[in-house]
Formats: sequence, structure tokens, C-alpha cells
Amino acid sequence: MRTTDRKPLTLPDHLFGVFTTERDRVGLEFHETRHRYGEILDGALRVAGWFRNFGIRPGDRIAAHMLPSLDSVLCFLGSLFCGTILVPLNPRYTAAETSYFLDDAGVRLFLDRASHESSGPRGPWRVLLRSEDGDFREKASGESLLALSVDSPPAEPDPGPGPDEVALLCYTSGTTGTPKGAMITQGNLACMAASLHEAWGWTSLDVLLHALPLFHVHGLLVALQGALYAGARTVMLPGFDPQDVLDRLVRQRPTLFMGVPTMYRRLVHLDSASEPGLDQIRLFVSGSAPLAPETFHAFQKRFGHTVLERYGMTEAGMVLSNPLRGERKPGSVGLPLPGVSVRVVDPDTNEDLPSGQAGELLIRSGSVCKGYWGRPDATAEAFTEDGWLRSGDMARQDEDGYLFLVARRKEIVITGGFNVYPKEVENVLEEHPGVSEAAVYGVPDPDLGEKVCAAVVAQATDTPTQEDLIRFCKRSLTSYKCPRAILFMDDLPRNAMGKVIKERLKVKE
Ligand code: MCA
Repeated sequence: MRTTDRKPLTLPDHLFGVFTTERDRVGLEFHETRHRYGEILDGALRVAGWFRNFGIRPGDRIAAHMLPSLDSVLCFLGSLFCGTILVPLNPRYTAAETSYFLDDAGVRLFLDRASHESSGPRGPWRVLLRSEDGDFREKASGESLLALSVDSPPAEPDPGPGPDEVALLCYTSGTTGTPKGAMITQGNLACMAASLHEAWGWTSLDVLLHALPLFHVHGLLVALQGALYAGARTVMLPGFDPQDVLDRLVRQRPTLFMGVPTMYRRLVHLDSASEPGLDQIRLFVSGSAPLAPETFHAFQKRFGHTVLERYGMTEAGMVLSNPLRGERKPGSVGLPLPGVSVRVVDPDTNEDLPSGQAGELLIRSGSVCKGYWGRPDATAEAFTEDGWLRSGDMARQDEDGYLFLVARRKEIVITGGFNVYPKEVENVLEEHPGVSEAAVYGVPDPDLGEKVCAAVVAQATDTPTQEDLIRFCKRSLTSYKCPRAILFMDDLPRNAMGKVIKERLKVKE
């Protein structure tokens, strides 16, 4: 399969440049306010200078609740240009989840704007600095980071954080249920930006309608960074509302939209008196979860556009994509992106398999992260001896080289494009005094792709109800991770090795 070795890139050369050459061009539109590249650059350097005033230095970790806003864009860029490491967080993580990330990453500065509700009034930013004793102390608070930093001298951009230096820690879980921070380097970001730029034909004339969360690779790097790298304009929305998105697709005439399959399904099912003309859009991209062929066809039929499906992973960046020009096959995640090599191997022997046969997808590219923060063992396990990343996904290739995902080796539920690791949810359920054992699994769902379900064996006395357990989960876990339905059983079905047979539970649901 395709092998392209590329020179390591760094972002200051490749992203920073756009900010200096395109100063007058609009880079971001949010709540109908336009921000030019020059203004964004000045704001990012000012925010970075303000970080420095707190004693933050290159290599230090800064965590931020990445709600859609100019502030989050400035945090991302300020951190990137000045060599600090950003830990992007979901504003709706629970206090327990957040404190785990802060401790695991050894965060020094925490920009807190938690909101455990999807709507409603949100408090101001709280700026928390970790003190010598390890506790966070509030240093400032206010509605906007830009306003808080207004008197700080702008930071000098780092002349070139090396390609191997960590830029982001993006957390993903795993078989143990303990989230691990994927170390995404400056070089990874640059490679991914360059690869997608080439594959999807980004130009500075593009206008991206952005309705994805900013705390995952999809919304932050594929979408936002892709647009910034091209010198294009991002119209950022506070969230995904299908009717609002459809109206804006017509009214604001974007050229690009990126979403998860749930978003495409909801667009397809919108009621509308007439079909809107979406002729100016050149590309709809789908990722983060499998796009059902029915949705692919329904979208094509209703809107006249063929969605381009692609495949990536937090640890690998973007890996495969259907072509910009050429056939986009329903159900396929496409071909290797520029600069990416993949293999399909027997997961036990790592031997390459002939095309047509399903095996584990292995990845090598400049956008593959350098491992997990503080976890050399997990890092070693994630790679083969000769340095290929194990995706944990089973794929097969057709005669034209297109890849199809056929199953997952790793246990994961993808709901609305969010990854949920069953073990993390099982651990919480098993902390409930009325539960002796729990098994969590995904069940197909027409809207979310999969929904999280659980089977539990309750203690003989003090048996909790389904509602009790869901409420209990919501105290520790973000809502999308919490089970939607719970089966109560006398015993969990197990195989001869004692492993729970989740396939059997899925059938019972
Ligand atoms: C929705 N939920 C959330 C969030 N969004 N919980 C915490 N944080 C959020 N940001 C919860 C809702 O509260 C609800 O739980 C449940 O999810 C289902 O929500 P529902 O009301 O049906 O939908 P929604 O709130 O309208 O959200 C649907 C959505 C959302 C807009 C499609 O799921 C979404 O933004 N998905 C994008 C995920 C994403 O960006 N993934 C990229 C990661 P309750 O009912 O209890 O209130 S993967 C990645 O980056 C890789 C590298 C890749 O390849 O892309």
C-alpha cells in the first residue's frame, strides 16, 4: 500500500505564515461578528503573553474548556505558537472527569468554563493556577479571555517548536477504562493539515460551516485547523441545530461542511416544504463514526451531494478518505491520505493479508501521535515492534484499494460520534452499592448510530432501579457516556474463559 515518507513539518512555518500574510482576510465569524486573521493572531499572542504572566513556559500544560468561541480559538493558537501543551476539555465533563484530566496531565493553568447543561446561562471563565501545594487557586475571572488579557504584552512567538514537541494532549480511553492523553506533536498537526489540504483541495476562498465540538480532533484539527491553515473563513456555530445548519447552508453560502453521521441523519430527516439549493457547497465530509449507506444515499437524494466519508483516530490523526475527485463508495472509508501508509494484517501474527481478507488496520504517518502521556507501557502496546500504530479496527480492502471497516477489535461504543469505553462506564456502575457486576455495550440506534446500554447483576438486597443507576452514572460521567437502558439479570452470560459475551446481551435489548 501507499508509502510516502515526508520531511517533518512544523506549524510555525506552515500555519503561522497564513496569519501574517492574510491579516486582512476574515478568518472567523462567530455570533455574526467577523474576526480578521491579523486580529486573531494579535489576540492569540496576547493570550499567550497573558499565560506567560502566570509563569507558564513552553512544555507546560494548559487545560481549557473548549466551548465554541473566539476565546477557544485564541487558546489553541496562543498555546501552539508559544510551545505550551493544550489539553482541550469538554465543558460538559463532570467534576470527577475533569479533575482526572487535570491531574493526569499535570496541568498548571486551567481555564474553567464548565457547564453541565447543554443550554442555559453559563458562568464566567475562571482562571485557575496550580500552586506549590498542588491545589488550584483562582487568579481571575471574566466573560472573555481576550478582555482578561488586554493589558498583557503579547508573547513573542516561539521561533520554531521542534516537530517532535507535544502541542496537544487529547484524551482517549481504552480497555482499562482509564483515559490516556495522546501526545499530538507540532509535527503531527502540520502533517495532518498539509495532507488534508492536498486531499480535499482547501483554498483561502473556502468558507467552512463549523458545528462540531472543539475538544476533539474532528472539530479542532480536521475542521478548524484545516480552515486556518488554508487561510479560509470559519463560520462557527455554538452547537448543532439541524434547522439552523440547513438555513445557514443556504443563507451563508459556505463551501464546506463537516459532521458526524448523526448530523447528516438529522439533516436528512428535517421537515421542509421545499428543497433548498445547496449548489455553492463543494464538499460535505463525514467522520468519527460509520456513515450508514442509507444516510449516504438519502443525503444524495435529498440535497444532491455525495458525502465524502473519511476515517481517523485521535492517536493517528486522519488516515483514510474517499477521494475529492473520483468515486466515493458508500460504506467505504476510502483510500490512504497523502503521506499515510496502511496495512491490513492478521492481528495475531502481524502478517499482511491479501486484499479482500479482513484484518487489523495498521497505520504509519507523520500524523501518528508519539504515544500516551506518562504511559510508556500503553504506548508500547499501541505500536507493533516495527512502529506501526495498531488501530484496533478490522478492515478489508476491495479490488480498487478502498478500505471498508468490518468490525472493531477494541471495545468501544460510538454514540453521536462520541467514543464511549465500556470499561469506564462499568467501573462506575460497579461502584453502586446495589450492583455486583455490570457489562456495558452498544446497541444500534437509528439516530445516534449506537446507544450505550448496560446489563447488571444487582445485589440481592437494596436492588436499584434503572433510573437510580442512570442518575448515579450522571454524577460521575458526561451524559453521552451514561446508559440509556439497563437490563437486570441473574447472571451475565460468559464464555469458557469467563469473559462476558456481550453479543448475547445485544440481542436481548
Ligand atoms: C451531546 N451530548 C453531550 C454533548 N453533546 N454530552 C456531553 N458533551 C457534549 N458535548 C449528550 C446529550 O446531552 C445527550 O445526553 C446525548 O449526548 C445525546 O444527545 P442528543 O440530545 O440526542 O443530541 P445532541 O445533544 O443534539 O448531540 C448530537 C450531536 C453530538 C450534535 C451529534 O453528539 C455531537 O456534537 N457529536 C460530535 C462528536 C464529535 O465531535 N466526535 C469526534 C470525536 P442526555 O440525553 O443525557 O442529555 S472522534 C474524533 O475526533 C476522531 C479523531 C475522528 O475521526 O473524527
